[in-house]
Amino acid sequence: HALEMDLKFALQRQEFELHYQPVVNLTTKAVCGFEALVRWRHPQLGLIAPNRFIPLAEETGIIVALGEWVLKRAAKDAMAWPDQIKLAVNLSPVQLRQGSIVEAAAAALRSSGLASSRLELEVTESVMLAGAQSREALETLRSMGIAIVLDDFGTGYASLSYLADMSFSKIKIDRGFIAHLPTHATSRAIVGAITNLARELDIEVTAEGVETEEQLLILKAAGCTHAQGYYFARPKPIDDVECEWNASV
Ligand code: G
Ligand code: G
Ligand code: MN
Ligand code: NA
Repeated sequence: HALEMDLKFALQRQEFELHYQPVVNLTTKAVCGFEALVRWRHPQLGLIAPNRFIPLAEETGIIVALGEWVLKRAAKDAMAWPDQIKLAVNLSPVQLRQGSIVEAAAAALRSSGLASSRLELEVTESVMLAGAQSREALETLRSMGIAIVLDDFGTGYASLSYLADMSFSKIKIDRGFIAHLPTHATSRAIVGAITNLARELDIEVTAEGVETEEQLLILKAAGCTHAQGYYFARPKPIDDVECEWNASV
């Protein structure tokens, strides 16, 4: 449990940093936003990926303070970008349940001066099965002008009918499906089905984890509107993203 102890002090020791990965509009070929992805620069262990500490942060409740820091830091960073560039921030279900997320988002917008219309909050399918508290929080965030994005779509247990009920602004197709394009016929069918459904519901679709041109061509043909992945760019520290919004792909 050494990592847990370290995690408790990591925030005050300023060991977290944000990396940003561009999201590309496939119609205009322009970068239209960045997703903030947190990393922990551990003094002994080096850079630690979120998969290794987010679950621990959730179990210990540290995710609430960490999430507030991420929102504040990212909103401040995004103020240096042109107005049309959106900022996407991942939310943990714990943050939504816990109740202070509305206050945290409002504080981040207020202290940075970022327009709420530039902020996208990514939630996973688990929120659709969550309690009234979480769903009310999402509703309030939406009423503030913040876009709610359904992340990692296709990996959870939620039924498709929830999609119509919850009024998401955008769906992100889980990279597991993209990874199996083009050879895996089922993945191809699933990507096509999600894209068609989103179009019917008038929701934007982002494909995650696009690594090859071949995948990109299939996604475009399926009607996917946005994409993200190593094919375009890896997540990078803030100082390296400044030049990216003009770079067409
Ligand atoms: O960054 P990676 O590239 O390794 O992200 C792995 C996982 O960690 C993803 O599922 C991502 O949504 C999650 N993640 C990254 N940054 C954050 C964050 O700031 N808050 C939360 N709750 N999850 C994050
Ligand atoms: O769950 P979420 O979508 O928030 O997580 C994004 C995660 O996906 C991060 O860990 C990020 O580093 C990773 N990622 C982004 N692009 C690619 C890609 O093209 N391939 C793979 N394998 N991972 C990617
Ligand atoms: Mn995400
Ligand atoms: Na995702």
